[in-house]
Amino acid sequence: MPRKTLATFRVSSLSILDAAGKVDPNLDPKLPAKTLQQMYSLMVLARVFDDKAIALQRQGRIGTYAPVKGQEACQVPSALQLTKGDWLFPAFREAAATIAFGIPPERLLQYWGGDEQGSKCAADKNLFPVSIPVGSHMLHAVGASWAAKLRKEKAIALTYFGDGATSEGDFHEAMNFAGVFKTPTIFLCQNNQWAISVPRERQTAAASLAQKAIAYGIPGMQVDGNDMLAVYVATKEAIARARAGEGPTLIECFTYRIGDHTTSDDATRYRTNKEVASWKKKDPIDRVRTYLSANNMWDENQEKQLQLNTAAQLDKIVQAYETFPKPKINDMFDYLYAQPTQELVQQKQELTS
Ligand SMILES: Cc1ncc(C[n+]2csc(CCOP(=O)(O)OP(=O)(O)O)c2C)c(N)n1
Ligand SMILES: [Mg+2]
Repeated sequence: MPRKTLATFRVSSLSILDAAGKVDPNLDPKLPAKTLQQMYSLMVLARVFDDKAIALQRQGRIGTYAPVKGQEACQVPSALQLTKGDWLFPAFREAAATIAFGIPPERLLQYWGGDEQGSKCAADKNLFPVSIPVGSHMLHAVGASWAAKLRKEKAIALTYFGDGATSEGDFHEAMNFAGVFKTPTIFLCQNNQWAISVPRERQTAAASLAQKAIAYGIPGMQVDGNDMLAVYVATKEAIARARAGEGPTLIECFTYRIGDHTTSDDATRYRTNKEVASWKKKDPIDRVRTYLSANNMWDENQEKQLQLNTAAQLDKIVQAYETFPKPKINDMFDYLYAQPTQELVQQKQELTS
């Protein structure tokens, strides 16, 4: 039998707003100025929140924190498009997405301050808690969106994870399940080039992470993750497909983690200053400001006002966090299981006697 081609595949990459702040006119989604300004303002808030969280950790006012700096354009335009009833499953670097989803930022500080009550799922927001075990939450996202489908609800699930997470079995199991059952799930991979000190080329020999979708029969595409418009458009298409019953999508956002992996890391030990500097030139926030200013949608006054408002907002966030009642020592024993194990009873006694 002669050899024949069974299938051929293509992997595309989307970029609309370049690092110089220029928009490709053929791809411009022509969003209203108000939407662009809202996304820009949220990215600025996420950036100052991030800097503040690091400062609070250094002062001993919160615990370990995983900075989002550099990845704001992956998160704000995607999370902002979720609507009532939708599900958001973050990993641990999703401050910008969580804020854009409408969660009060002080809740994030409460979580990183060591109080699990910061993860409380608000009645009208289906936000899952931060997932520290890498990749495990993708399966939960598939489960929640499958449940929504079985109940004939319109809700979808959006889950964020990193390049490193694509090496976990959970990623492949979640994608496989989602493909077979056509669940309304959006897999948003933030390929920030590093999984702590392990570079992207040590995760996979594949040319892209987007192409991993092919094996599971679902659409996958790469986008410039520092490009707010490309992420907006790709997510919009994926949401429309999911709501129309056409199933899941994998979006690989090609981006960079500007900061350390967490406040416990020192990235200078494994990456060069040159590499970091080259990515700083592609900053996702600067390019939006340049674009908006050049197109009469933003001026110096608005920028000054935004900076002032954001600083005032941040003060209120920190104040709100620091006035939350502190958790009690016993809570970690009392709320882990419905019935505490013998070990927990013993540990509680040791700590409190
Ligand atoms: C199952 C599991 N293995 C290892 C770790 C330790 N760990 C925490 S973050 C991380 C790297 C994650 O990299 P990536 O998925 O690229 O996300 P990023 O941190 O770059 O956002 C590792 C190995 C963990 N938390 N969970
Ligand atoms: Mg990574």
